Formats: sequence, structure tokens, C-alpha cells
Amino acid sequence: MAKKAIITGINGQDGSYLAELLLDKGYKVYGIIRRSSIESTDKTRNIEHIIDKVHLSTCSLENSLAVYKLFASIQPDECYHLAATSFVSYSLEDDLSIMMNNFTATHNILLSVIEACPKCRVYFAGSSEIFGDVNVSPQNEKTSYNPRSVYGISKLSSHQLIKNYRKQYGIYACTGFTYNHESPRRGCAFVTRKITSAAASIALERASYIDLGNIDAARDWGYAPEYVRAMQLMLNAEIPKDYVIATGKLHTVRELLETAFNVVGLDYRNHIRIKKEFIRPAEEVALVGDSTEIYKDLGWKARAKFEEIIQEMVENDLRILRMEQNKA
Ligand code: G4F
Repeated sequence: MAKKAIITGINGQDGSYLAELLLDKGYKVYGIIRRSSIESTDKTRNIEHIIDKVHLSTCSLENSLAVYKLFASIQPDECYHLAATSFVSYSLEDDLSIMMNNFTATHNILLSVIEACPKCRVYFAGSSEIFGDVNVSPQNEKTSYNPRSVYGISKLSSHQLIKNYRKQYGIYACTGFTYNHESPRRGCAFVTRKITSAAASIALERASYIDLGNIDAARDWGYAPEYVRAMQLMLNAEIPKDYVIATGKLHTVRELLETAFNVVGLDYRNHIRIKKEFIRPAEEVALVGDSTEIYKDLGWKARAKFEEIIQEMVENDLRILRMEQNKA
């Protein structure tokens, strides 16, 4: 019988790639999205091509009864909990809602699994942000947690709940500490897509400048379609374990600019402006992950090259802009 998987946040970058992967593997895929998202083509763009193949339900993950009823009726074998406020904000006004939404959703899902379908395996989308202000590099599963944003704190508290309930209730639940992972489906607020879409706009003479924060900031950037494979492997292992999912390689925003603008034959230095509002608190030690453990246990390794990911993103942004131009 086909396995049934629930994906929260199926319409996001990771959710959409994961849905494709699971459909290819013969799963029945159930996607949970917010009611407001189903009414917006903008928010379902990533799953347009598979919308007839997946079962979509609208549900607020903060509503415990609604979540429970969904899990009780679907009786899933696996649940990939990817939905979250995912932009790392440093604004005081956003803090409480980020914390409440992210933590409550995880709690409601775990509660529903324990009560309605205790055999269901749960993947929780953690983040490198839980390591935060680190003093070791690279980080691995044994590195101490020290989040520097409320987003990181919300991910850490959810992860602690995963660990706690795994032990207390014997459920199969685990966390993937994913580092930044990108693709043409990345939202435009994240720096990779912000730069690739700006490079395309500037090349087509639709814009002249891009406004950025600290371009010497460095990140461990991987390829989203590969990261969702790690998630599926984690739920199909012998025992539930938490893993770091990363490339182990650091690149700066400056290198990202160089790579993206090279694709369109331009010099980024003529097209950037540094703006205070995009500068975040400085990081002393950069976040870069060591994925030896998941390679040893499950054979997963990041393979895509940084330059190839950025090139694919720029080419996709050029294609989108040209299509819009042809329509106008
Ligand atoms: O693309 P970013 O906004 O990603 P960030 O904050 O690292 O978060 C992403 O990765 C985390 C780890 O996987 C996830 F937990 C999280 O959900 C999200 O997916 O920023 C990347 C870097 C930062 O160092 C930032 O300071 O780019 C730097 N940056 C410089 N100028 C900028 C800008 N970031 C943004 N968004 N916009 C700028 O203008």
C-alpha cells in the first residue's frame, strides 16, 4: 500500500521539492496550507504543476483541534513539518508572533501524532540558526546551542520538544539542522534570490542598483532539492536521529554577487548600494555545518556546486522577466 505523507508548508520552496520527490517514490501526498494561501496564485506557484496529484487541506497549525482532526482522518505514515515563519527577523514587533506560531504549530503536530497516529514518523525542519553565536567551526550535532534571534529560539524550543517527546512517548521524531539552502523557488527576501533577481533585472535594464547589507557576511549555501532528499532519508532510517544538513563550504555575499553578475556579464561593483536597514548584528564565527554524521549513517552528502546553483537561479530569473516582457 502507498505510504501517506503530510507536508506542512507544501507550497514553500522545500515543501514543493519534497512533494515532487515523494510523488516520484509513490507516496500519497497531503499538503497543509493556510486558507489565505489557497486563494492566492502567488502562494501556490511552486506547486501549480503537481496540484492535481496532491491532496490539499487548509488548516491553521495554531488550531490544535483542527490539526488533530486532520491527522486522525488521514492517518499518515510520515509528517514533514516544514511550515514556519522562516525569515530571520531582528524586529521586536515580530518576536512574539514568530515564537508563538512556530512553537505552537510543532506542539500541535506532536500532540496529534501521539494521540491520533503514534506510528507516524515526524521530521522537524530545524535550522543552523539554533547554533547562533558559535565559537566552533564547523558545527555538528554535538555543538552547543546559542541562538541569536527569536527565530533561532523558536526553532530550538521546537527541537527540544521533539527530543523530549521522542524520549517520553517513544515516537519516531527527528530534527534536521539545515543550513541555508537555495533554488529558483527561493523567496525574494532572502539574499540569494534578491541578488539573482536583481542581476537579471539590471541585465535587462529594468533596474540599475541593488541595496544590500553586509556583503562580507558568509553562509553555507546548499541546493534545496538535495536537502529534501536528506529529510526523506531521515524518516526512513532505522532509528530517529537529528542531523546537520549542510555543504561544509562557506561563501560570502560578495562572492555571491560576483557569481550572479558574471552570469549576465556585468561588474557588480557598479550596481550595489549598501543600506543601513539591511545590516544585521555582526557574526564573529560564521555558521558552517559538518554533515559527516548523516553521510556515515544514511549516505547523504551535498553535491551541487555553489556556482551552479547561482547560475540556475539567475537564468530562471532572466526567463521569468523575459516572459513578463513578452506578455506586456
Ligand atoms: O538570505 P538570508 O536572509 O538568510 P538567513 O538569515 O541566513 O536565513 C536563512 O537560512 C537559515 C539557515 O538555514 C534559515 F534558518 C532561515 O529560515 C533562512 O532560510 O541572509 C543571508 C546572509 C545574512 O548574513 C545577511 O546578513 O546575507 C546577509 N545579507 C546581506 N545583505 C542580506 C542582505 N540578507 C538579506 N536577506 N538581505 C540583504 O540585503
